[in-house]
Amino acid sequence: MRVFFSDQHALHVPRYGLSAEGRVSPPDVPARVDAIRATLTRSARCDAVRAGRLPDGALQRVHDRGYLDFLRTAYERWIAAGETSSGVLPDLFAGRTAHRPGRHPSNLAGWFCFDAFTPITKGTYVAACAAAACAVAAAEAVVAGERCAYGLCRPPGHHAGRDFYGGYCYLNSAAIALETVRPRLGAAARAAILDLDAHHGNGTQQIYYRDGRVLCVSLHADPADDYPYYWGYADERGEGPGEGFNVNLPLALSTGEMAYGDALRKALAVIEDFGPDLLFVSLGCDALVTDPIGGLGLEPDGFGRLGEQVAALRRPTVVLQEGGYDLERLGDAVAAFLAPLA
Ligand code: Q9C
Ligand code: ZN
Repeated sequence: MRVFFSDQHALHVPRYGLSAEGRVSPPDVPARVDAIRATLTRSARCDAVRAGRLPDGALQRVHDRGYLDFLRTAYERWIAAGETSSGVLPDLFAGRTAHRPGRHPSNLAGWFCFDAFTPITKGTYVAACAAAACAVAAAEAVVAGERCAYGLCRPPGHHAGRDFYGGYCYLNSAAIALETVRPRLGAAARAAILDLDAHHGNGTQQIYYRDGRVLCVSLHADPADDYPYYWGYADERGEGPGEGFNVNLPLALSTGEMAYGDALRKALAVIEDFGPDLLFVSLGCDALVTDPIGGLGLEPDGFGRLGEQVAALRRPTVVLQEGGYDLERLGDAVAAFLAPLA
């Protein structure tokens, strides 16, 4: 199986994360990609390929222009305004009654961002574009006839919506990849996005909420207990032409492999019914029991059994990396998941 990567992810270096105790070391570090690549290169079934440039217009098919302008220029405007080099972070959030985005990059961040720990650093925009390019390359490979391809995307993407960001995500790589290849799938084609990150994929959900040609199914920790808190409940089912094509399967924090596997069977039955021509898997590995910020009771070899279930669907499959922060076991989880699809 081809594994598409970029070196530019390393340009995105958040300086700190946040916990109730204050600043802590950030979970989304460049070493995540190194860990995954190191494990995958040891596997004979994986063939690492550097992703090419992002095609022109790819971002604009998914994200709003005003948001993209902000994301591209935020860091330089932040520095020009005399702020520190640790990156753009809001200190005030626009909230539901807000009227205008303001002008200072901090206020713009408070308009577009929904959390306090997703900084825009010097290289964030370039890195996020490179992550999207990995996703596009993987989708192109599958549309060209490969049974499965993997995009080693970092930063992740599933929390980024049309005009918002958060959860360490800036650009929705899965949506960008799907929209890039969609013209080649034919007018009646259908795609499904199965999100296995431990956190609800609120960005992906928003992008396709009114779209009946793209089925979004997400397994995640119950948002009543875990990030992103405001989205991911079972009654979010899509709207208008998209009604019934968004499926959320919230799970208890005490979920283990058995219950997770049952939920995945349910998800795959819904996907099978829908009959997608192309399947995307937003593969977060933060459901690992040892993940420092996630944890839904899975062990690395459990990801292998999830991969077997997905492989049994026998659909052209694009697997994209989302979260997963246990550097010790992240690579093993990814390798185990991909093996049955290779
Ligand atoms: N007090 C992804 O896995 N939780 N994003 C941080 C800070 C943030 C995870 C808690 C979880 C975001 C792609
Ligand atoms: Zn996550």
